Amino acid sequence: MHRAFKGRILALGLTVFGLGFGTASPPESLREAAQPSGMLIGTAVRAAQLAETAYAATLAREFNMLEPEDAMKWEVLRPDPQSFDFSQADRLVDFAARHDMKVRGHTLVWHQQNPPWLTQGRFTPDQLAKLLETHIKTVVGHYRGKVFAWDVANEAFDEQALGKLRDTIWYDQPGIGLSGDGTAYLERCFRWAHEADPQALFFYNEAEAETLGPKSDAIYAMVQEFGKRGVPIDGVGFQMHIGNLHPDVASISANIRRFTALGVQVQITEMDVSLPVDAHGNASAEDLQRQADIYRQIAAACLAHPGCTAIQTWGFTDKYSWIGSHSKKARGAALPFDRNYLPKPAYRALRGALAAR
Ligand code: 9MR
Repeated sequence: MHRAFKGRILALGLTVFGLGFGTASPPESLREAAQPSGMLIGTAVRAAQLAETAYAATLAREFNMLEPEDAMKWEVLRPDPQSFDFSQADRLVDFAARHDMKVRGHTLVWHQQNPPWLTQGRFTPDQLAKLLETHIKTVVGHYRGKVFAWDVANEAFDEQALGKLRDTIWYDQPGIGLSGDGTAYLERCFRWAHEADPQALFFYNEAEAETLGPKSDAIYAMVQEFGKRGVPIDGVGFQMHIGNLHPDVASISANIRRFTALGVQVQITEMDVSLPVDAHGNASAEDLQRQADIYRQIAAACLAHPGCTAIQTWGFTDKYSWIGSHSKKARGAALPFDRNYLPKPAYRALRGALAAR
């Protein structure tokens, strides 16, 4: 059996066995609700906020997995070409260990949040290849046994030219020496990561590829081809930043089905559902209800497939979310807890969906 699915299948067996006994009280947290199904319920986390009592308490109480929102990106880890600064990320990994949470690592290869010494350094492809290999092996090695799954590469497919690879410093500007060879540069990265920690799971993570379409088709072709040749890829992350309040859940479900049928895991990695907000950051009651429905439907779509192994939100409180800065405060209120850490309808919907399995 693919090791990926063991946790959820074992948990499903225990649930069926346990159903005959007594009446359990309703779950008091997301992580408690997720226990019977073995689902990982995670969130992106900011190191600076751990000092805030309500932030840390909510995080530990509700989630069984966390992912550094920014702390494992090149910009933070690499002050200069020679050094690594793991201080922020280590704090998050320590927090996870103390609260019995798994850690997802994000991300080793991306075109954003790279330090200026790298992007403006005029390196040759050979030099870039060496820098990237050292980075991947050092970071994955540092967290060996502590980070169970990595987003090796993030958003490598183009947003406009759908189905094509994006032009980036790692691919063809100037690239690591495999420019024009399609996904060969990504394959190289997966192999380096796997060498550094053969036990970890390695994911390809993407935005706007949740539904069937040219972008997810291109990822599907890559995963299929990697699988045939034994490239160590274990799963695909669908980010799930939702802005359209009528997402095509049937298409999302069909997409999860076809990827898991290839034998890889699917994880929902960055879910949020942004709403139009007023000058005070408040959304309408109707939209909050609609948002709750969307959280419920997406969670149910994941839970319906044994190979869909994690549901993760991109932050958990509306107090800290990338959406406001991204939308000039026109949208927000995207997460399951409000700015005062009070649960929203979306929270209850998510917990209910998890408990229903
Ligand atoms: O949430 C992250 C925010 O703090 C950063 O400023 C931003 C920089 O682009 O990246 C955000 O996270 C992104 C993630 O790493 C990859 N997928 C899209 C996320 C939202 O932009």
